[in-house]
Amino acid sequence: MYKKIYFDILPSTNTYLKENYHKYPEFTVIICNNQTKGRGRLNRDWEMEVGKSIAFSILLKPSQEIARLSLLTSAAVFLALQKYTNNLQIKWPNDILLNGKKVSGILLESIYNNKFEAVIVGIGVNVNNDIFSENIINKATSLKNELNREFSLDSIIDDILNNFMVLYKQYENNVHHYLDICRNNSSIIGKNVYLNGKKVKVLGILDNGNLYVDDGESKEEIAYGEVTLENNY
Ligand code: BTX
Repeated sequence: MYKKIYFDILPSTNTYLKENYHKYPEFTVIICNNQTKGRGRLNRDWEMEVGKSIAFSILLKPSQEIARLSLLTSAAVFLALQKYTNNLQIKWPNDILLNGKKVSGILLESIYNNKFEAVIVGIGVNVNNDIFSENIINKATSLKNELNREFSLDSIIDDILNNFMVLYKQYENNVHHYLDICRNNSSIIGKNVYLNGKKVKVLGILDNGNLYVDDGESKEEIAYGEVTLENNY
């Protein structure tokens, strides 16, 4: 079972765990009310509105790196938010979209100290946010923005953690239900997208979690990449 630890303010829950992972057991969850230097992938910023967004990180200490963890985490967030709306999609590998806009982002970071030691699963969800910076106003949204009511941050955190634990235990037993969730609710399968700048048609998500795409000349498997839909996200 996980153990939640709350902080009022931190630069970033992921950064905090990166620096302090050795002090905590596996399945410690660091949650904060105000994150001043929230990070996305590739050193991008992650915005939050104090008291209105969710920002937390889960510490995992498996014996080795876990493949497809971003898909598993996306599926856990998807299932938790699905309680409130049917308009969600998963954009491979780790964005959750609501009405086509990003409502949640996931940042996975592995820690090595000569050898693999831990992995940090950082999750941000826009819940009751009203304000987005100019940079993201056209591509970000919150549950409140779309559904016109407020939500309890704590219940959503618990729902995400419970779903995550269920999917993680299934994974340990070689059950990969999260893959079906990502496939069945994908925002990009069957679509033409830009993948790392190149136009491709997405054919599917393979069992190894890679994207299978057709660039018009050949079909290939992509392990990592940045997908942009033709219109916006
Ligand atoms: P990402 O690189 O996929 O997304 C970052 C990009 O998303 C930014 O460059 C910006 O365009 C846009 N963006 C920034 N803030 C928001 C927002 N609140 N909603 C929607 N779009 C936004 C996504 O990275 C990974 C985010 C993980 C955040 C969690 S919060 C807890 C943990 N701690 C931490 O520092 N990061 C993770």
